Amino acid sequence: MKIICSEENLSHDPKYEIRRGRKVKAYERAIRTRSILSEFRRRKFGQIMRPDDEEIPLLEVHDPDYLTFLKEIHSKWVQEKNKYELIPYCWPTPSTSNTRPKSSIGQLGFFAGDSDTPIVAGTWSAAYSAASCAATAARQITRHGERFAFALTRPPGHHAGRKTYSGYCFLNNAAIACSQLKIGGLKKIALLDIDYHHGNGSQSIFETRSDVLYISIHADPDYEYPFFSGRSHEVGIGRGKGFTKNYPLKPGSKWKDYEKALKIVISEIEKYEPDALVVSLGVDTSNDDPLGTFKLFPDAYHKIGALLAGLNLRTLFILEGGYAYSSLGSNVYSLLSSFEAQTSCGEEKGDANRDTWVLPGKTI
Ligand code: SP5
Ligand code: ZN
Repeated sequence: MKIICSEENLSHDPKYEIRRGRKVKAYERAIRTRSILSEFRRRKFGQIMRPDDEEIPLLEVHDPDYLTFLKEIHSKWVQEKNKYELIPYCWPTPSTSNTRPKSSIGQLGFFAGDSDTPIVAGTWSAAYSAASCAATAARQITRHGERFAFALTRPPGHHAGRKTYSGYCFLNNAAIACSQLKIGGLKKIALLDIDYHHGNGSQSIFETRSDVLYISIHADPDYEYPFFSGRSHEVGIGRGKGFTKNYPLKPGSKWKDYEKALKIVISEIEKYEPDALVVSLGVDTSNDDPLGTFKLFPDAYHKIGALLAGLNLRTLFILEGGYAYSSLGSNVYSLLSSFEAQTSCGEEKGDANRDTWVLPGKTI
């Protein structure tokens, strides 16, 4: 399996975040990448490649003013002689105006979805290179005949909206991958989100569209971040109605509950008949995760990989959350290696179409 990863991800390595009023060690740190890569090396798994330097379809997913904000906010903050962390404290609400303020502290509130997503000097270059990893992985499928790939994206992306950073996410890597697959000629994409948290950013980007099915299993937002989306009655808007599906599970859910939801979700994906599957792969569902409460043990990831392999779809895995640094690498490895061993996508009838897959930019 091709693994797309860049060194730039290490330049986003925040030290702290604010948790319920308290300064705590940041969870989403560069050590996550090392945990995964060292496990892959130990297992001799996959071929690691850097992202290419082709254009990324950023504007298909994000607002241009938001991109400028992300690029410039850290240096603006420093120029304004702010000495400490970039943490918003004041947000627009339904009863206020929604005008973008000129000061950086005002802009932080304007573009932030929460107060525990630190921005550091290297955030933009890391986020940009993660998006580039996702787009490169998508091109591996549409142009280079790969049947699956893993984008080791840090910082993660599924909480990032069109103009919102939140939940440790800045650019929505999975949404960018979907856009890149569409540019490569695919018509219908299923975006399956198995991170512990609901992918509110991804949902908001695709909820009015029927060409991307957003489908998620996550902790019930009555109890867990992101609190304001991910309920089962959220099913899409307008033309997108029926193409957003949410399966919230109670905190503390076990494999049996998870498996039940996953089997339903898999049959929904089959019914949709997509041209490819994008998986927002978070392993913060693990029993030892410090942020999650689900009770999935290591063998669950092997089983998830096997169940996803049964779909026999071209599949792009995009890394999202997972904060138990000691098991993170082995859980990601278990899922991907079991998927790779058991998928037969493209091996029989798929190979007959292989030539069309390697033609860049052609409609399939
Ligand atoms: C990509 C991703 O997984 N983002 C997660 C962002 C979660 N931010 C809020 C976390 C609040 C956790 N509260 C539970 C503390 C348990 N000690
Ligand atoms: Zn998560």
